[in-house]
Amino acid sequence: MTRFLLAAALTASTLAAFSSAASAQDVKVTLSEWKMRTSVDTVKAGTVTFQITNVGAVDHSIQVVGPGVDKGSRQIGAKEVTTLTLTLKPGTYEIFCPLAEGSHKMAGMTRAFVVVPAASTP
Ligand SMILES: [Cu+2]
Repeated sequence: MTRFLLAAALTASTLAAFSSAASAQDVKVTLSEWKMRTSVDTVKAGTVTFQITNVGAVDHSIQVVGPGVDKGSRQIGAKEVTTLTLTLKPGTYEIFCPLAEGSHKMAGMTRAFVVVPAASTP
């Protein structure tokens, strides 16, 4: 019985992974002193989940600013992980760490990020 339930759970999660692949987009963001790396620089318009990992030694955060959006993640402690899900329209965005009155951004924690129309290929 336990084995059967496990198999059923695996099948369900595999199906969920397939069906969400077309619409949901994940962007991995890695924060450290004083860098910000993203797994991609371009995504399609729609729902984007930023999976943020702070590999640094001090707190960081991200702020996403672009057409109609000015949203931030929670403050992320050293070695912590968080996510931020946003609905993004086509345009050019800036992602940066807003902590310490902008000094982290000034030190290099900033990236440009492009959202293209959903019908096109990034
Ligand atoms: Cu920071």
